[in-house]
Amino acid sequence: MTFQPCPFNLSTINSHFFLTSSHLIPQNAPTLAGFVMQNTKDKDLVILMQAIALCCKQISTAVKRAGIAKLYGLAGEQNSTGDDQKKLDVMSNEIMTNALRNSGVCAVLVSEEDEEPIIVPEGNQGKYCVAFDPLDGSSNIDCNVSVGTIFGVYEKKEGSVGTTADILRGGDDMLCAGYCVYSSAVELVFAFKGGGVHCFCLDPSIGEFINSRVMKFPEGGGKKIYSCNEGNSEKWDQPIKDCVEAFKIGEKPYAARYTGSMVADIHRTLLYGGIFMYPADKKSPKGKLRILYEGFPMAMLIEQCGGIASTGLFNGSFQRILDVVPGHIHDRCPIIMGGERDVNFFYSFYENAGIEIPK
Ligand code: AHM
Ligand code: MG
Repeated sequence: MTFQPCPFNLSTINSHFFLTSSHLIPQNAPTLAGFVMQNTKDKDLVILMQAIALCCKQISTAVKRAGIAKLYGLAGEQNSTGDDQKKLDVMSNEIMTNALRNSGVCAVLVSEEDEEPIIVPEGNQGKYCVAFDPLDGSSNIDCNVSVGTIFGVYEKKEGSVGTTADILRGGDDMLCAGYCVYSSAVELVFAFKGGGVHCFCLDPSIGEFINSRVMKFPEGGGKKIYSCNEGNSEKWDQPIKDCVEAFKIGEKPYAARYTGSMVADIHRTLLYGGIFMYPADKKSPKGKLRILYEGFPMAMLIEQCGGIASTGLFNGSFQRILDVVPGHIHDRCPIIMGGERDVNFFYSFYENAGIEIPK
């Protein structure tokens, strides 16, 4: 075997990176823990984010070893919304609920996998309420397509013992939100309310999430991509049908990309541009996706990256997703989210049909 010369000038690279045996770690790139500590004076929030990050590392390991550890397949139960639970769904849920319940900083936990909210016993309660989907994209688990964890964090109302009411609130009450995508790389995307959206890549050589990039919709809207389950199109209303048909015509038609994992589809939408849709349809007038642990966290990230997150036509009107107030922890709402260019294009089909869109 002959050795090829290194394609990089190592002396230049060394001034920007630490060189370990097999990995390059950017200098000055903060870890997730460092970033959280720089951005909040609240040590309980630091503890909470450390617990969530640790869960994501554990889930990532479980996902990677699923084939070897015989974790593919059904667990034999159904979850809160009647979906069959996979073994990895159950395991990820246990990882999240155990870690957050024992963190000492949580009061109320809502998981997609648990019918009822978990109220942490009074003596052990902290102030945070967390809604999460431990492993989103269940249909992709067994075929090794990207899946993810989604979370949104609230603070319970002052002085009160945490109850379900503390989490049945509008999305603007969230303090921070994020998701972790388990894919060729593990990336955790996180934002404090009103702050920028940051991406942290798990460096497997040191087991740390390292700040890798700032997330922002590409200038001008980026790639023209539409992402939806077009198999449902027969049940959509006419403006959505017209819009999706219009995506496909013209000199530069949109590309269709849909993994069936919201985390992967939103991650791509934030990085490349485009629009993601899970609209209401005749069979499911509320859509499929859940407000608290799918809609709200993603809507906060999309808006903070400069995009629009709308319900589309829902109960007779168009609503900003973050303005919806869920009546039940597992309530659903339709989801239309993406860059301004593409969501405004979607709106234009309703405007042409004489339906007013509040902006
Ligand atoms: P899940 O939480 O049971 O995995 O369902 C949510 C997922 C999303 O990740 C994805 O966008 C959507 O369901 C896909 O649904 P469909 O298979 O109907 O296209
Ligand atoms: Mg889900």
